Amino acid sequence: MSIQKTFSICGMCTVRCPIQVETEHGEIKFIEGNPNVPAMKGAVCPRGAAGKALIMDKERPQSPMIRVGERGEGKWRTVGWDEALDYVANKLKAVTEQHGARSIAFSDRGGPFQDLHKAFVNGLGSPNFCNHDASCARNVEHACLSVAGIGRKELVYDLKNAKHVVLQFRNIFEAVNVQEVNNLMDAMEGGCKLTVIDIRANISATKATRFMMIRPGTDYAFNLAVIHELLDKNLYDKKFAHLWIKDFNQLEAFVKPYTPEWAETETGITADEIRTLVRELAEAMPSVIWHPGWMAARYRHSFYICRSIYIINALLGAIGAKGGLPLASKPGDVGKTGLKPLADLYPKPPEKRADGAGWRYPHITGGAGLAHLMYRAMDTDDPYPVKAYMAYRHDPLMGFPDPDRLKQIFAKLDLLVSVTFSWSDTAWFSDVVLPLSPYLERESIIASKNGLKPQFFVRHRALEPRYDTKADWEIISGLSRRLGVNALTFSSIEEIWNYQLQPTGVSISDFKATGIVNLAASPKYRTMEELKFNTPSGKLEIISEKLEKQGLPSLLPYTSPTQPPEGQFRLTFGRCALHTQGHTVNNPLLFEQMPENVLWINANAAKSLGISNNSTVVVSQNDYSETIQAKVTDAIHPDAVFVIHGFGHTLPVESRALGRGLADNKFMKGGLDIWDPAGGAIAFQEHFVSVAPAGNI
Ligand SMILES: Nc1nc2c(c(=O)[nH]1)N[C@H]1C(S)=C(S)[C@@H](COP(=O)(O)OP(=O)(O)OC[C@H]3O[C@@H](n4cnc5c(=O)[nH]c(N)nc54)[C@H](O)[C@@H]3O)O[C@H]1N2
Ligand SMILES: Nc1nc2c(c(=O)[nH]1)N[C@H]1C(S)=C(S)[C@@H](COP(=O)(O)OP(=O)(O)OC[C@H]3O[C@@H](n4cnc5c(=O)[nH]c(N)nc54)[C@H](O)[C@@H]3O)O[C@H]1N2
Ligand code: SF4
Ligand SMILES: [Mo]
Repeated sequence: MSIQKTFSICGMCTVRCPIQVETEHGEIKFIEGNPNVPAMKGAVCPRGAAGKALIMDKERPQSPMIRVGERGEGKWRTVGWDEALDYVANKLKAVTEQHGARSIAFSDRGGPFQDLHKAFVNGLGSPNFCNHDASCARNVEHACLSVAGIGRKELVYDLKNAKHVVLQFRNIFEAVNVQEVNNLMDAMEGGCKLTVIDIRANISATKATRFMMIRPGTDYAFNLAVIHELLDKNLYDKKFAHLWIKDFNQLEAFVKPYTPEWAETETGITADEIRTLVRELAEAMPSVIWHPGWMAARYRHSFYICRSIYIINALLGAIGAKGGLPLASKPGDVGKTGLKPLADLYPKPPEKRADGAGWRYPHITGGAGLAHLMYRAMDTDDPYPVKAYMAYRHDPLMGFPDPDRLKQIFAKLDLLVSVTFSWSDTAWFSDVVLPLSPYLERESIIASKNGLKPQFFVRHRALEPRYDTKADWEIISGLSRRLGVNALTFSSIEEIWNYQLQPTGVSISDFKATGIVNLAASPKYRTMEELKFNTPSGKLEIISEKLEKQGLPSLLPYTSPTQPPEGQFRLTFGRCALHTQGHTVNNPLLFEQMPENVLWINANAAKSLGISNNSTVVVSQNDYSETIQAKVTDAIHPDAVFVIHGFGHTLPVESRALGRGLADNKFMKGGLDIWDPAGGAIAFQEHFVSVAPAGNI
């Protein structure tokens, strides 16, 4: 048999890069970036390349399982798909009979493939569909909505054409999106400047034109001073401000006290450095991207930091500009018709959401919702009982704070189902594990991506499933058949694809040549006059009526962060290029390259504690502690310690990952209740830990 090439979509992380997979005799030979997508440059990141090891891994769930022991005990009965789906369907029916369909909750990973899941939850008659985003980018999303009336993804980061990029709590070269990395590198080769503002010198900092180490939790002070300086020195884009910024005078009055000198005392970054940055940004405007952030679920006021970033971008005329944050086009903007939504097959249930999004919290949008408040409803039965929960491609016991507390809540459920391709803490605690075929072994529904050139793309199977696993459309169809959700009982993926493509004029065969259907020939930029925002005034709004109505200020006065108590540190975290969240530590290839995380600790702080580089230290919080190796370095702020998230696994089924490194989420006691009331996201970095040499304990 000769080598076969399949266009597909990587699924090792949330970015979902277009790939080409070479297979021979049912084995993966090579995975590369789809050569038809220039910005991929034929590359995938190390995790994308490790997809092969995921397929071969015997330590992933290989067939459906029903729990026989206590929750979390790890005693399972291996069953066939019919039995597993019957079991889940019967439990869902029982919950519906007793509490109503609204008592079923479903969460997934957001992104381009969620339409089918939404359709399923609508079909069940529950309003409780949500995703992981309260633990990730919700604050960015709501900040963008509050300023521009549009979601964050309706603005493109036009890195390729940028002249100055600012990364603040955004580590673009390690928290990877392959096309973004390539575009930024191209721009930098052409002279684009890169400023990194971070609490530690990450890899992005090592490539930056300028790195500023900021005191953790003071980014808002920095940004207010930047706004102050832009206005005070008249360096902003006046034409843009005149056309598009509403409530400009309120902003000017608000930032008066926030001078660069004031910010210096808060942030540790000198007034001179702040002024130089502002001058350089003004020189490069409007082709500037001050990245609004991605994992911005860090502080109780992170929403306001993100808002201040959108305001800075607006003052620089960057919103809507080439080389800045141009508006994404939807199919309709380029004269095409979008996919037919599967979710429309059933009406949206009229019930109120259990997480309060849209009614108890009118400034919080539905859709992604707030998973931690869904969990709160499971705990309190307020506003009503939530008794069944399907976590699809979602591991809240790893991805939300305080897993012990969350387990107590999940223990109250009548049914917890995990649909997953690898073991996870949530799967281990579930009643039923439905093993999803890894992305290389499954098709997905057609996805649509808005952008400078909107496109449709499709994930094909590169291989037949090695174990008794199924694609999500097969799982959803199987459940739908049993639950009378008749519109979703598809018998082939082509049936779904054809349904989605009906109004578009595109056919399945159009994906053959490249795996992608571009809906526009060239990128669409708009002139400053052509921009369009969805706020009540149609402009970028400094004062948001929606927030004010909830008693939340549009312009939050600055308060200094709580200092870590003597001898303690703020626990901070982030990503590395070699792992995705918590689910790749046990991947044989990636494990080999990075088997555990280390604790970054400032050299002076370490010295005063008697901690030397590479020594073992004990990290503790109240009566909980774990050990980890110290990385003693000048490259981190003395107030913080830092780890890569996702380590410290405890499942016996993951022999490699077991016991390696430290789990940051376990040092966040009470963290499910610590969140940003305006942006909705969890405030993960409001926790302190003590560190001591291991020998002293
Ligand atoms: N303490 C702490 N908590 C955090 C973070 C942190 O840094 N520190 N990061 C936060 C962030 S940014 C996020 S986005 C969330 C992430 O939290 P999650 O969304 O829960 O994380 P993932 O590991 O991406 O995916 C969860 C599960 O989906 C399964 N899965 C099934 N199918 C697929 C697939 O096709 N692709 C992939 N990739 N996985 C699949 C994986 O095996 C994994 O078990 O966690 C957040 N929580
Ligand atoms: N390799 C890899 N790539 C990924 C992922 C992955 O798991 N692995 N996950 C994807 C996902 S889901 C997401 S959300 C994105 C996340 O993308 P990012 O948000 O860019 O990633 P992080 O590493 O969480 O955080 C970025 C930086 O914030 C810094 N930081 C922490 N606290 C502060 C602070 O108070 N102030 C400032 N200025 N900086 C601070 C950290 O030191 C870190 O360098 O990455 C995506 N890409
Ligand atoms: S960034 Fe890497 S892991 Fe994520 S989708 Fe792209 S190639 Fe895959
Ligand atoms: Mo994320």
